[in-house]
Amino acid sequence: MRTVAVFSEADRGSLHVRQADEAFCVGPGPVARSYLNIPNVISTALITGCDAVHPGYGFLAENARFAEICADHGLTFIGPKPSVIAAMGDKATAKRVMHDAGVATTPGTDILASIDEARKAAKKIGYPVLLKATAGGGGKGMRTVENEHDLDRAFSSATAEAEASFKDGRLYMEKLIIDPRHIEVQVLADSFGNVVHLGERDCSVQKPSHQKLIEEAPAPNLSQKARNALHDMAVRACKHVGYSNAGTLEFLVSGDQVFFMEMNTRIQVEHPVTEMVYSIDLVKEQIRIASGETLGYTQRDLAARGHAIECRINAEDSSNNFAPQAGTLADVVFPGGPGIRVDTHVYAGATIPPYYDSMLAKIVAFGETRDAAIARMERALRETVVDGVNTTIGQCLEILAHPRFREGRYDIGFLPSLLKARV
Ligand code: MV4
Repeated sequence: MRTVAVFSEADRGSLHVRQADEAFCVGPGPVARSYLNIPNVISTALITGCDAVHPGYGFLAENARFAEICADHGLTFIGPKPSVIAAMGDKATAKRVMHDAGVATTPGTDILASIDEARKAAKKIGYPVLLKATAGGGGKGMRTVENEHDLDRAFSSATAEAEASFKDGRLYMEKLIIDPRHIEVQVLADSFGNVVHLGERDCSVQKPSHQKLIEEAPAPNLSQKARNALHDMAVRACKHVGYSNAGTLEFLVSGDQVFFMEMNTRIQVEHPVTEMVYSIDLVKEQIRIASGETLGYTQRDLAARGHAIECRINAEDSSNNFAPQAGTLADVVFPGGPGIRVDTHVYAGATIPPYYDSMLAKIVAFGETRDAAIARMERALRETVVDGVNTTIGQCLEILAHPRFREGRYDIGFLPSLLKARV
């Protein structure tokens, strides 16, 4: 299959430009003028004779309007139907739809019409509660509220933040789940109603900004009861919404209790850990599904084997709130060997522009056991050289060596508390 890449003026030197069969510039560095410029992206696809568009992880990947515009121009959007993207993009709607499908959701409300309604709801749910932006996800416009006294202020500031970020200030409320794990389920669905899950990933190692740093599959120390509930709910949810393509359902897990949080209608950054344990190329499956093929296998044909871990190598100063680092990479050496995979866009001499996400590479380690995967990852990280900017390599090594990580007994509070203890 021949590929056409798009790039911004700041990304001329990025590896994807060289790896694709053809590459075209879609505008200057700032994302609004290049990667988010729909007319430029669509006209590149049309001029080069593309028949399908893979939207990647970010940018336009969960933009229902973009998916519609692709279809209007005879281009196959590699993703689910625009109506499903839109429904899952609105977090209050997604929760309502999932609840209707019989998926466990966090106790809470639909959109709150007023602060009065919020006050009544919080009393009924019981403090502490969480205000969330329906247009949000990822924590923007989210506020924890410990008691009635703090509610008015939290409601105003969350509304203002959501309005400023998304031009949609609408909020809903949930009971705060204390010390949960973030566990997500990978799904694949074709256009004929066939749905399978590809197990779960534990993504609880997150920075205070809610960005993931280390992910692993399968989730360690997960009860069979919780695991079955997660997998069953994910498949049921996809059948209910008429999902097609690859997707992820995010859950909060507390003991044996699981609560649906959000659904991502794209392929995710951390999909390689699932690819490693299932020996399935998820992007290939996305393309097969989008071209109208059936899955061609059922749940019984699928089984996870071994364990996989991903470390994100970001150009960030982990001792300074993970501040992004721009600059030129003086030297770069990536690891290899059995069970090691490196996905990257950089090389020695590459320039890191200030416009985009600070991720430089993903290092993924596979092992027959979790201990073997950890050992391989430690060796791979020690082999890695990225000189010229600060990176998260040291932070990842510190986490891998920590008893709570070793024992697989960490939750979403683990990395934030590790950072606080270091001061
Ligand atoms: C929650 C929660 C606890 N209880 N919802 C964070 C971002 C957004 N995706 C939802 N988030 C959370 N929702 C309830 N009812 C805790 C978080 C949360 C979190 C979730 C996953 C991974 C890291 C997190 C860090 C802080 C808070």
